[in-house]
Amino acid sequence: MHNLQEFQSGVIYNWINCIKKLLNPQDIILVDGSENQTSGFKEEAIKKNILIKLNEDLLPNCYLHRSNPNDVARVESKTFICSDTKQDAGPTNNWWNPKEALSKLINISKNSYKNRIMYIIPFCMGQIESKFAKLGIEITDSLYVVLSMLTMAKVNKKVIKKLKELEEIHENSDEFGLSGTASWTRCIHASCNTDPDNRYICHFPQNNMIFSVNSNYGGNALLGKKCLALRLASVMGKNEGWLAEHMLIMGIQRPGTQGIKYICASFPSGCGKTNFAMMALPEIYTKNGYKIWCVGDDIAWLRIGKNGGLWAANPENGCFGVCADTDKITNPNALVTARENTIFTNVVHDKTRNTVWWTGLDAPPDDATDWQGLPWSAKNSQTRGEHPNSRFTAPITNCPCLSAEYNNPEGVQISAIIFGGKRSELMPLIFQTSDWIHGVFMGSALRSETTPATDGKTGILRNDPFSMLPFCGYNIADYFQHWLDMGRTLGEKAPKIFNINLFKRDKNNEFIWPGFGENIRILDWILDRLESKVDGKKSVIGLLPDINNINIQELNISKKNLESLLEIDEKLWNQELNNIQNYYNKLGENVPEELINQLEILKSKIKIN
Ligand code: OXD
Ligand code: MN
Repeated sequence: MHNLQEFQSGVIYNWINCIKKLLNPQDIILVDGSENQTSGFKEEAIKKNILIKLNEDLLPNCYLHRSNPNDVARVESKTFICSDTKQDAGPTNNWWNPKEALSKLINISKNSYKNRIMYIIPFCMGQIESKFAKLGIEITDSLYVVLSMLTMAKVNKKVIKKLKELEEIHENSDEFGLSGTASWTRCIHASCNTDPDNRYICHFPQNNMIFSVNSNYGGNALLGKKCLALRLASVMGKNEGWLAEHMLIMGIQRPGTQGIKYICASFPSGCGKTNFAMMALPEIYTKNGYKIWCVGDDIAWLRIGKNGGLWAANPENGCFGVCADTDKITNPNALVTARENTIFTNVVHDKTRNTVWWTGLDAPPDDATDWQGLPWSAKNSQTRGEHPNSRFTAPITNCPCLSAEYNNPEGVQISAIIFGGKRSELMPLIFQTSDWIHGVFMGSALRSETTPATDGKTGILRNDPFSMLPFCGYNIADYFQHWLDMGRTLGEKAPKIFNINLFKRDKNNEFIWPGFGENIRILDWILDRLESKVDGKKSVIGLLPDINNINIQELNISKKNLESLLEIDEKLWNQELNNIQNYYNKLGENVPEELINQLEILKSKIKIN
């Protein structure tokens, strides 16, 4: 085996050999994260037309990739939790008997690496020196996956060393292969021929293993991200007493306050976590000394720290952000983040300048190709040139407002948690829940419109509890219980929980709240509440801001519109109660009693008023 001297014997060697026999590659390469090897991979990817090298002066070390047009998003219908029992996976996950799933995956992937290279990627999610870090090894035949993993996870010699240490505790190496379990995650990815009918993303929590076939899309193929850091990690968190969440982490610094306050916010895929996490503030805030610090834009691992508070760490090393509509207004910091060492996927190629373009950017090109490589011109084409789920994969260290704490192995202490979804009506701009249990209830009841991050129709309102519907690796009702248990342990130290909705529309179907950088006005109220600077106004669903406590200075919004953003329509809430009730019924008997009580309390309040 090529450059595999690091793993010459032992469990990892046996495992690699077992997968090698199954996939039958032409050669094997261990990915070590070295600069030399990485540039070699890039050259190889250019030669094979996997990447197009972009203008070095405009976008240093940046590349364009086009996916198979049928492979552009996560496929929830083909994502499986292969736990021992269906009950473990719960009512919201697709469950597949592990033995049957494995035999299908073996059938599909058998010999699929013929004439291809098998890349072995040892990787770490989280800071390697943290006891919280999770290690994995991804086997893939895709150079695009290799290069993306090199950005999104930590891949280096230290990881290899740590894996070798871990391997020593596994004695039973003979049994090891596709069975048994390990203290690192075994990840197998086979591109096959990206056939959507045979596409499966399977998780085996009991084996600490992931097996993904027929997709190269980030969310389906970069197995450290959604598959390990959320689905499997959520199961580990349940067993080990912590939480793996679909949340951004950010710090807010404001004048007259000591230190930076950190918050986590959970919005479903495609609802603006990256924009929120690196929010660029309006001038009236920057000139007064406000600053935003980004710690993470998609995933948070939350644990109870030594001081009894809740601490959050970002397990990722990069951002896998949406390009379409990312611009100077929505997220100027993302544009800077994606200016070097970045892979762009499924955007417009401006052939004259050899650069990339998407809707929202300046200088729309005339001589261009669209995301599929077909001729496209801004002037003459009727449709958008980029795919709505086009992406940039960039190192998080490129982010101009990156927090100095982003790589702190302990993470940052969290003062508030925000839940939010995309709702055109009902949900107010912001409210505070009365306590942890009420906050968990609101998280469990979250509904949001679907977006292009997943296959299927967009704009469909669906239940997406804690924005974890596609990512919770076990029974979601047990997950609610785990949140309640965490709250009990945290006690007085528990962060306060808020809900926001940035997407309410007026009768002309226009968004009412300007959003983006102006969202600091909401954060300001949250911080005021944390510091007891303002009171909240009681309502049936929680504490609302007094209209005078949301700063609308230099903002183009009338008091009347602000009022409409904060109003509680009890008729709509009545319907919402029915939805929550039906949803809980669907989730079955594991829904915790405490949440059912919360629903009853809300029902009684809405009836009384
Ligand atoms: C993502 C997603 O890519 O949630 O982050 O789909
Ligand atoms: Mn996400």
